[in-house]
Amino acid sequence: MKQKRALITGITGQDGSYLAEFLLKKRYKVYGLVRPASTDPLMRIERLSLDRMIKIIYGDMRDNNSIIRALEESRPDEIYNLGAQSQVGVSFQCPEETMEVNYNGFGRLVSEATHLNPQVRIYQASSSEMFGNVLETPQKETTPFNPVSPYAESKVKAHNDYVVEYRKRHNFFICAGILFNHESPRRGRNFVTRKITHSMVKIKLGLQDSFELGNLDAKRDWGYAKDYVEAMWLMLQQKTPQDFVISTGESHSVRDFVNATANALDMKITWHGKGLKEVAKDSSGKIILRINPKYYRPNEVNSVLGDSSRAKKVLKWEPKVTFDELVEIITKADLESLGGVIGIHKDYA
Ligand code: NAP
Ligand code: G4F
Repeated sequence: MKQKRALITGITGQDGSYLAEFLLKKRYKVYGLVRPASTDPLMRIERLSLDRMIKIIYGDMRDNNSIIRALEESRPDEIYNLGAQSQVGVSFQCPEETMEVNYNGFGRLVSEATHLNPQVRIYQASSSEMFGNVLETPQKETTPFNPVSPYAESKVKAHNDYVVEYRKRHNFFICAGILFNHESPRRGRNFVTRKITHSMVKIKLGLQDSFELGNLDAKRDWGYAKDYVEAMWLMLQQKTPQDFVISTGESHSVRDFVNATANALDMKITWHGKGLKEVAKDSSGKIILRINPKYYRPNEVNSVLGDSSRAKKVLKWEPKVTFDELVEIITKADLESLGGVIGIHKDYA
């Protein structure tokens, strides 16, 4: 059988690196679009020993010529568009950059890719953030979007104009995964989960005194990134292009995530005060966590909860890792990378 070829944008990111590993196991020839100015773009891939197996093509979602070159060189059967300005908080400060990469960048890719090969299959990384100020709970494929951030607006526009409209008008195989938050040891430390695990591991090891967060009450449906990349691939293997919600169906607050991390580290913490004055203390009474309003967003998605029963039925996809297991996986990885040898949860002892 002919070897399949895949082009991944955002291959240096959390999902891109897991997806590359997944596709290599499936014997794909994998190409990755990498920004020339990327901070340390090759390190992760080298660390993963993928450097000789993945073909890197330098380019940027903002640069049409580089996209054309990447497509001509890779001649992909499947394209996974994961490249994005993916930080919701940052999108309030850089709305134009966010729109340029996430919306116009995807538009360039779709237009050039389908021009070159009308049979190409394209996956777009849509987001639960698009549900924004949610209009129904739980959120599923038919739930209307109600974005509240520049990031979400860019993703909604990309979804409507280049997934739904392009598919309807031109009959191309383009589909979107509406993925709820998914995390891993490879998650950037600017996202709340890794910020919590990394900070609390350092506190546990005596390398840091305390850390600061914003909104503790925000609730997210957190899954494991490794589970979620399989769903991306499954979507491109269907007979027809369809969009799917991918989620765990469980929602937890940021405060819950802090508590679960403390549990994984065998730390006893207690909460005191309310609102901006709320703090968490360790068993000796020392404050380890404070609130800093600078981490609050101008507009917040307060709570999301996904219903992925359609993915379960059609794709036969289900999340494998529970919330507590996810927290343990990330915490353990941070503990290992920071050189800790203390006993954490019994499963990892
Ligand atoms: P991530 O770790 O932040 O990775 C983003 C990737 O995009 C990085 O490889 C980054 O390259 C690349 N990138 C940024 N700007 C680019 C540009 N101008 N041109 C080309 N590449 C660019 O994100 P992720 O968590 O893996 O998420 C992957 C995709 O899924 C994103 O589109 C995100 O919006 C979406 N999504 C994520 C989640 C989630 O919970 N993780 C949920 C729903 C949707 P550098 O290494 O150079 O920075
Ligand atoms: O970890 P976060 O920054 O993720 P967020 O905003 O939910 O976005 C992530 O998931 C989306 C899926 O819906 C993706 F589309 C997107 O690309 C990204 O991967 O924040 C989670 C929650 C927010 O409510 C935020 O206000 O945590 C709250 N939070 C509280 N303190 C904080 C902090 N977030 C960050 N990043 N840093 C804090 O100190």
